Amino acid sequence: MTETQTFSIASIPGDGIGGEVVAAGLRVLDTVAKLSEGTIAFEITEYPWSSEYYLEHGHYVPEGGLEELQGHDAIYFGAVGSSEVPDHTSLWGLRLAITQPFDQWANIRPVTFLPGVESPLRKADDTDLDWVVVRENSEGEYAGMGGRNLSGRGPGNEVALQTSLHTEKGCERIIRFAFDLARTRAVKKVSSVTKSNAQQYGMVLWDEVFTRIAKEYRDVETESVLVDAMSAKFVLHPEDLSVVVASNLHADILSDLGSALAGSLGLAASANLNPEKRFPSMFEPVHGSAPDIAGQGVSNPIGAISSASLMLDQFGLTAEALQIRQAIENVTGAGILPRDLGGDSNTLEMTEAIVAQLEAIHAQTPVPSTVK
Ligand code: GGG
Repeated sequence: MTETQTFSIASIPGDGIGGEVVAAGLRVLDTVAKLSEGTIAFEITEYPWSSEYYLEHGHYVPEGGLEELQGHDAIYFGAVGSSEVPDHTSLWGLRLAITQPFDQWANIRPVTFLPGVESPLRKADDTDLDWVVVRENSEGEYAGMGGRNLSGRGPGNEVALQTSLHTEKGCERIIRFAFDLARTRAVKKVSSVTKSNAQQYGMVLWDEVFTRIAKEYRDVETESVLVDAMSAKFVLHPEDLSVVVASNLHADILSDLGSALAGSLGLAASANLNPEKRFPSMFEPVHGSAPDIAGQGVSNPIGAISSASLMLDQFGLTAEALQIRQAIENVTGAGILPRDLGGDSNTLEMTEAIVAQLEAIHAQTPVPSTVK
């Protein structure tokens, strides 16, 4: 009798297009389970935490919610953001309310150029481009430290303080993570993003830690680039990039730029990892809730489906994860594209095309049981 590996997933569709793209990813996971012929199963528990839920209940994550999430192997997240709730309330109420207490300190955001997808970069036509943004996900500009009205000076004289927190341990763990990742890639290079010319405390500490850790990885090429210069480099010399490690805010901005350069924000996948596995990791498309197209069924599910493949990597289902990524490439390569990429396929059509490719790939090369 074959043994079944069962993975328990907490699904949080959240706001806007989150629901439809998470449904697409779950459809693909369902196919992976079906093709495994009983060796893999996914147990999905959906949590309705969203801005609508917040407006009704006064909170996104209810009491005991994190304890519930803790019992799952992974969290599959859609998006957060609503015109009815201030952005800082929704972000801190849901996404950061999970990433921070679960110490998901490494946010991995691959920048992937897919066949059949037109990039605004002319260089992408004849150069292989592929890099990963590694985002420090627990501190930096997202430490949530500061306050308003500190001086009590009254209307028109308000003072607001937003403090970045950079700890030596926080810098060290993400920079080390970036070096370890670089060692697994064809191009062994880490580019550190800094702004130490202007930010003479936190970013100088970041630079010093980078220099110290780099000495332990002599086989990995390094560079340290100011964030402004790095944004130019993304456009002008992306072929020089392999692993880009940056603070929370810098990486958030640069990864959006990266996915736009790859063709669309709808393509970008991400993994919020707690590498020590003390807490479940969370997988989500980089894009937000896109209220302008929510409910129309036309969102691009590729970012969410790719994020599901990153979840399978985390589960050790590497071959299945690769097959999902291959299925996506086959679909875009065949010219089947969603609207944000200039095509006319809706969310459901894109998802079914990827599922069909997955089945075809599996029929040609079933995942060997030894891989599991
Ligand atoms: N799926 C990602 C998402 O919903 N992001 C919402 C957002 O506003 N993120 C900003 C951030 O994480 O810095």
